[in-house]
Amino acid sequence: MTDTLQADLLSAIDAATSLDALEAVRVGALGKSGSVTALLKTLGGMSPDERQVQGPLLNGLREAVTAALAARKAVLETAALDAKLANEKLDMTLPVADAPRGSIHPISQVMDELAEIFADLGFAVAGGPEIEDDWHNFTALNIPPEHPARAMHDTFYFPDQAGSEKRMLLRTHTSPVQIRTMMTQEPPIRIIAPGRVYRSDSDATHTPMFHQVEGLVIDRDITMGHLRWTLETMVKAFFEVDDVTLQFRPSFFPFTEPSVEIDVGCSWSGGTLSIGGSESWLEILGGGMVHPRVIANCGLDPEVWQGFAFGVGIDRLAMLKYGMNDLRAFFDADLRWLNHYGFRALDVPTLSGGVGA
Ligand code: 2U9
Repeated sequence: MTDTLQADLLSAIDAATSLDALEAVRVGALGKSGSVTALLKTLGGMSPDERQVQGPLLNGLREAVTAALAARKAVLETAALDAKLANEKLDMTLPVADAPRGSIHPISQVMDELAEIFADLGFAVAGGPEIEDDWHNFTALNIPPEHPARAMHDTFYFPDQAGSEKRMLLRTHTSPVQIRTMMTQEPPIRIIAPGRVYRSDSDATHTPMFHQVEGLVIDRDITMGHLRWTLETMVKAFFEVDDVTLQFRPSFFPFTEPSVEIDVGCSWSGGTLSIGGSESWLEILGGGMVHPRVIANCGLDPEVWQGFAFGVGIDRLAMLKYGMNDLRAFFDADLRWLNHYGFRALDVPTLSGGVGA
């Protein structure tokens, strides 16, 4: 009786071709109302002698069925995994099926474009910390404590060490990068310093974090003429127009003397303003000759070394070139905006290929 049942169950287990079918056999044998379970239940009603004979037989049956189920399960699982792996095989030689995802943010794009333009003029890219000390951000730049220019910068200070030159802050401009470069490198120096800067200011045209590129040239016999040519060359390459006029207006910055605010000539066509011509003027840059005191603060002799410096807001340059009108959208991380204004990752700006790609 147990022999026939065992033979039947073992052949049913062998015949199961799926894990579901195997489970049905298990429930039919070992489940609550299974055939083996039912036999095991009869042990309780047997005489001790009978149980002595039937007990080992029925337990042997249960063990044989359990072992066969486990073995068959392992076989079926291996087969299922093999089928899955065969099915999910990827042909790496095929082109990608989906459209490319992700894009280069316009700010990164503009930084890359400017790095490319200035590399062609012999400028290296320099970087430095965004958390700065008071001396590198202000004092070295001829902005001593109590100087009114400090109020204009709306600085985010760290709470400790108030009043000391070691007081830490979020840099309000990238100028400390140029200070650090002058203190560690021998002139001639030709660098641009792109990066994030922070000021406690927020409205439609100001965000508490924004991006600048500043440039610095230190050499012998540098003049404002070099500054004008450099910026004209940069603006022509960046906006991809030849007919560009820059207007230098006298201004004041503590770190440059003389100082200028620089407008680019623009013209109106069909209701939109475009760079080039001289119908109206748009202020985009500031600059000047590096103040001799700044040069001396960095351990260089201002009688030997002169230079020019300039600064420009990247976010504003991006808006002008690519036609966005709300600065705040730059930092919303809205995928629809990024898909519209972003750049393809492989379209790296090159002078030969066009920096406007
Ligand atoms: C050193 C010496 C001089 C950097 C300069 C400007 C003028 C300037 C603004 C442009 C738009 C900031 O982002 S913005 O608001 N910048 O007008 N920046 S001169 O002068 C330096 C820098 C470093 C050692």
